[in-house]
Amino acid sequence: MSDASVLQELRGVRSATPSVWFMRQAGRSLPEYRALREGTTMLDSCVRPDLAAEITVQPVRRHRVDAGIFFSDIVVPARQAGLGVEIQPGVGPVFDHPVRTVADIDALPVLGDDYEAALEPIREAVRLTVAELGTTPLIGFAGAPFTVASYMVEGGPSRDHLRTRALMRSEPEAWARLAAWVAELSGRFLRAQVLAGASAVQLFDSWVGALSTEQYLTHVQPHSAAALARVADLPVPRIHFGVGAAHLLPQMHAAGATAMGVDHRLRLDRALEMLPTGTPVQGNIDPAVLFTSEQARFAEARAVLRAGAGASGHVVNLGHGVPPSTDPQVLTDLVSFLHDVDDVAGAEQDVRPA
Ligand code: 1CP
Repeated sequence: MSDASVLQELRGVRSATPSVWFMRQAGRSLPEYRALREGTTMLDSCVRPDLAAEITVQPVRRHRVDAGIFFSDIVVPARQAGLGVEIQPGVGPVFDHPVRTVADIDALPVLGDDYEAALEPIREAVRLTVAELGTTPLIGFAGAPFTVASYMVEGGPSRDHLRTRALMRSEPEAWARLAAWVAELSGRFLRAQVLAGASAVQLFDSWVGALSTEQYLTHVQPHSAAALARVADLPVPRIHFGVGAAHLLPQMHAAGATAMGVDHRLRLDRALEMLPTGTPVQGNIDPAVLFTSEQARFAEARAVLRAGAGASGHVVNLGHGVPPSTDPQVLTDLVSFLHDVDDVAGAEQDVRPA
């Protein structure tokens, strides 16, 4: 079993030095990403193993983060299952045929051998990435049933996920079939990444904060649990993350996560009070500080370290993804600042001079 510091922290074993990676560390903030992607659509680049591997490694090389996050997207599994979907630049995932009626849900493809075969470029990309990363662990990921189903039902990005939440209420059985389909889709995508060499997984439920606790428990948690159960027999930490989901933190953990990602709206020490004792946490520097002074950034980083100091394990991350307009040097400097902190609990003063 690897002794990489990120994996130790995710298992609740503290390292002397903070570990850090960033959600959306690969991608548009990096000029080398923009150069490599030129002439290839986002989703085509995800199924080109050489491209996906290189894009995954780029931010590790540049920023010296402690983990890679596999370059892909939460809608890649749907595309590999045969659905028409693309990532429109400046918009996000857009489905050719939104899935809105019982008939649409009944017509979803069966996830059989064809789907397993279509995951081969993903497995190959993971193998190439892991070989390239060496001792740095690779985190695999997938989208959780609510967030992926929301893109399918709405047809694209949505502010309030109204159609999805209405479907849940008006056609609960049809919704349950859709969510179960996505759980299998995403769960098998996670499993493929782990079997090909990923050392941890993160299940993103970015938009789940739109739901009440009651709606979550009835209509979503069982399906997120089914997705996570697909890797529960494998020896890898399972991180679960939602945005604006402070009210769902214990319920999301109970879906079968072993560590919780926390967004920047909830302080880590408060999150710890809501979670079972000993739960490792990940987060949660406000991405807004990437656009402030270095002094403000490092003060926020120290505050996050202090708030996480009481956890059994803490992996530093942003509270949500790296914004595309981020100056990459700001991220590199933040990583070296964190790696130079030599007393996490006393993070206020104990920073070595540059
Ligand atoms: O043209 C481009 O470069 C497209 C931008 C882009 C990138 C780089 C998209 C479109 N997806 C990705 C990669 C991606 N997506 C990664 C791997 C890279 C990394 O983290 O370093 C990951 C983990 C995701 C996951 C993802 N996709 C989520 C969950 C995480 C989150 O940020 O909340 C979500 C919600 C998506 C949907 C999506 N894909 C792309 C966009 C712009 C969006 C969001 C659209 C919206 O606002 O609804």
